[in-house]
Formats: sequence, structure tokens, C-alpha cells
Amino acid sequence: MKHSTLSQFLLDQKLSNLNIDNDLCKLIESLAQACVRISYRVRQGALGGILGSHGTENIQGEVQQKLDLISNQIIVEGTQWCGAVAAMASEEEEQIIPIPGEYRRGNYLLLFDPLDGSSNIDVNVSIGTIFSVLEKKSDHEQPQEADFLQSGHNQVAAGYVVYGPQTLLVITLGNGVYSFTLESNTSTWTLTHENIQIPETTSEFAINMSNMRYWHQPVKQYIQDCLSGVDGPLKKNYNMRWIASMVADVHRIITRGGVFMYPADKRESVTKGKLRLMYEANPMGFVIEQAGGLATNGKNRILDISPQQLHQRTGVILGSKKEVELITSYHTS
Ligand code: AHM
Ligand code: MG
Repeated sequence: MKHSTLSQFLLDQKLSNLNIDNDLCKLIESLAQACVRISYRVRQGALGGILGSHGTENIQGEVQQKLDLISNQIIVEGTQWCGAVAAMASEEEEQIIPIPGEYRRGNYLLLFDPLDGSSNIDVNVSIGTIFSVLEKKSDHEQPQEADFLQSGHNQVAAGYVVYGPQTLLVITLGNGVYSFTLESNTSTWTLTHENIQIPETTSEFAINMSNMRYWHQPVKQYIQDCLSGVDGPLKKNYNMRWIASMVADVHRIITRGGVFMYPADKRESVTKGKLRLMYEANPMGFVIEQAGGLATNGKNRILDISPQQLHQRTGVILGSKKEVELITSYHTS
């Protein structure tokens, strides 16, 4: 494999794919650079005064951590000037974020969860940034919320950065999944994994088991059958992992297979799911499918859901193809 930098990789992609233009490359590069700065702030920890709650709530009514807001600001400031973005939307902001008048406005819509898994910041467990890029399809000079309400299959790029023992950027531009490792001394992203493929089968699931009493029957039954191991209908023993950082759980699945589930359940706040369609499910769904896996809400393909609201939630079941098909069969039988 050629250990190219992110810039070299994007140039190669542009030369071989007519759908990738200069503006998309500029957007990805400036976003990746912003994530270098987030990575630095994450690593400073208590020394940088970034731990703890900010004392405010986001549109979902969730408490915002200091690092949620710092990361949000770093991404907005790090990408708004690049000339490629029409407008942005963030999990942490109620309204869409316009591009200030002094900068050129491009044709791409950037959506992001600046710091996913933020309950893990203070306990020093892997966290991440998730992003999704759409094209503005309307003639609106100033993009509106409706411009963002496109199904996930329209994404032109998506991915995540995981701030873990290594800082990795995992990205798809619609032709496979690639991963870059950050060399922090030189702030360089170097291609380290290409054409990533998720194993089709698995015997590892990820779900927050403490919610079992709220689950609907298909999820309860599937997990019950997993727990029955070789003596049950699935005739194999399962292992379980739950990091409570979607980026870290998805990255494990990208690396060695598995399924990740955050289904809709009977809790009032989770009737439509917990995770956000536009900032979490769609970008992760795109990455997972591009790596040969599947992403559904139990019944429908995530990427085919037609969004009605910027901050809408969805159930999520994603990962190894055959296991997701199996879980889907529990929902349809
Ligand atoms: P966040 O965007 O507020 O950080 O919430 C999303 C996170 C996911 O990373 C993770 O899979 C899930 O919430 C964990 O939820 P729970 O604490 O209910 O297990
Ligand atoms: Mg999140």
C-alpha cells in the first residue's frame, strides 16, 4: 500500500472520479485539520481545562460538555473559510449555521456531531467526531433547513475521527473506506488502511444491556438467543462489547466485525431511537455499507430514510452483513 498523505489521496481520488471536485477536497482537508486541533485539545485533558460540563443543554435536552462546545467551534471556524461550504448543521446547535458574509460560499452542506460519546471525555475513553457531506440541490442563495433534509444515500462523503490510543480518520467518498493515522508531531494524516471490508459473519454484539426491559420483542428475542449460546437456536457463543462511544464501537466493527445496536425502545425519549439520523446514523451507515456491511433501523435501510427534521432520531442496527440480516429477520417474522 502507498502510504500517501490525505492531500495526495484526495488528489488521486479527484483524478480517478469525476464526482470529486476541488471544493470537496478543500472541505475534507480543512475538516481533517480542524480534527487535528480537536485531538490536541482532547489530549490536553485537565491541563487544558477542557473536562467537565459546560452547564448548558443542547436541542436534545442533553447536558453539553465543555469539549462538545470547544469542538463545535473548532469545526465551524476551521471549515467556514474554505470556500466549499454552503452552510453547516451541528448536533450541538438548534439552527443551521450560515457561512459569514466575508467568506465564499460553496455548494456543500456539512453536518457533524463535533464530539460523539462525550460522556466518556472525563473518564479518558475513546471519543470521536462524525461528519456527513451533502450537496445543496436547490437554488437558494442562503441555504435553508429543507436543503439538509436529504436521505443518506445522497451523501457524497462521510466518516469519523476517533480520538483513541491512535487518532484515526476513517472516510468514504462513495468508493470504499479508507483510514488515515495522525502523526501528531507533524499534524500529518497518512493512509494506513485501504478498501476496508467488514467480515460478513460475527459472534460479537454491542448493545446497552441495561435497557433490556424497555426493548421491543424482536431485539429482546435476538439478544436472548445470543445469550443462549451454543445451546440456543443460533448455535454459537457470543461475546459482548459496549463502549458507549459510537465511534469506538463502529471502529471495532470496521476492524474485526460485529453488530452495534441502539434500537428504538419503550422509553418516552427513545420511542424513535436515541441516535441522530443526520449526524450519526447516516454517516455511519454510509461508511458501514461502503465496507460491505449493512445499516438498518430494524425494518428499513438507514440510508433510505427520508428525513423530516434536522435533529430527528432513529433506531440503529449496523455491522456485519449476515448478522444484520439475521436481526432484521427477527423484526419481519
Ligand atoms: P452523544 O452524541 O450525546 O455523545 O450520544 C451518543 C452516544 C453514542 O456515542 C453511544 O453509542 C450512545 O450515545 C451511548 O448511549 P448510552 O449512554 O445510553 O449507552
Ligand atoms: Mg453523538
